Amino acid sequence: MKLRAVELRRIAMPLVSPFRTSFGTQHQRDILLLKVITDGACGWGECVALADPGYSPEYVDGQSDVLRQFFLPALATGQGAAAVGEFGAPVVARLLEPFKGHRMAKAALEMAILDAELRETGRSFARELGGVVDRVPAGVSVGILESIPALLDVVAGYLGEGYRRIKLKIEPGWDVAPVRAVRERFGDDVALQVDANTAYTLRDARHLAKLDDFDLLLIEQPLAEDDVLGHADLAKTVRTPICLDESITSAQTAAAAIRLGATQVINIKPGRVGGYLEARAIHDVAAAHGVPVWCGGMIESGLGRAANAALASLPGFTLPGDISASGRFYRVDVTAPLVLEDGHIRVPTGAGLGVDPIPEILEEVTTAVDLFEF
Ligand code: OSB
Ligand code: MG
Repeated sequence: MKLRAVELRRIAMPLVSPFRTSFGTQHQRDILLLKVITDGACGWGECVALADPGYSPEYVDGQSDVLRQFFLPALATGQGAAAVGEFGAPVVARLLEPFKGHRMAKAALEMAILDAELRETGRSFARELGGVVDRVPAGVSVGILESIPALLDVVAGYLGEGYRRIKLKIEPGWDVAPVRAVRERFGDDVALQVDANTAYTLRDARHLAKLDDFDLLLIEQPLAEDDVLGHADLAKTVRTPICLDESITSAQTAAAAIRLGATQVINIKPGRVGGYLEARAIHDVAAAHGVPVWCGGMIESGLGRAANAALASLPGFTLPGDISASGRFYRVDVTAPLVLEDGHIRVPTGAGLGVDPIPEILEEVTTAVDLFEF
């Protein structure tokens, strides 16, 4: 395959309601989409960086910049040097390896090239990655709300829609009480977990251990992203399984965290780890150690959501992911909406992502377009 051009397209999509986490509140999603144009096909990539560096150091303007200044020129050079037939998605990570970090930009580019490659040969993401099921259970991430009654209403709505797992965002001052309230109102059968997005320190260990009373599936990233050892220590005080999100940036860091006893479960987000191929490698490492994984979300459009559903169809994804219906965040999605079917999301079977942006909707939400030609 030969790259001809990459279109960098910024879209802005309002959220159906503000999404508050311990690191900030999102009101709309400002997404960078990449459209790779090759000699034989087109492919789509979605960069999951948020507008601000609150979840990770990456932010969408920064990712757009690093792609233009460094990654796209490096691919142009790399493609020129590659033997015929050698260029493709697996080569992308190697060509971009000299550049530190910026995994969300790397992931978006690899996703677009993989999509183009798969569309050209008629293979789906799920088949390529090694998926084994045709639908995945849908979990929903519930933001921090203004009151417990408001939270209970929102959770009741999601359970009514059929969601198979509830994740509550927590922070100091919004943790034990909301968890207790949800358990008391909806009972012990609800699959429930929490996500702190690094809001605590090891000094909170005994406080966090109070969550042990509520039979949670896991507590996600309670401590700072670089405090892997702290999570290992915390795991000695807290009985609830610890699940790392922000701390896991590669298969190598995943293996180290597992060995240290810092993570009993892993949240895999392709954007955070530099792409779907590295995400699969983490799945494999975790499976080899008997560590369950699930697919995280970054408030993706239908494009990223479709790819995540494909990843979540791999056999090691034994817990429901943050793979919700499009309507969880968006009134209008750029693709045909992903919908809940009996609490599940269908894994696309068409070539590549198996979904396409709807041109008129894409135009409506577009705020800027730029073309990089090879
Ligand atoms: O920590 O999992 C997270 C959204 C944005 C940034 C970080 C996180 C999240 C979510 C998942 O909680 C939201 C989703 O369902 O896409
Ligand atoms: Mg998280």
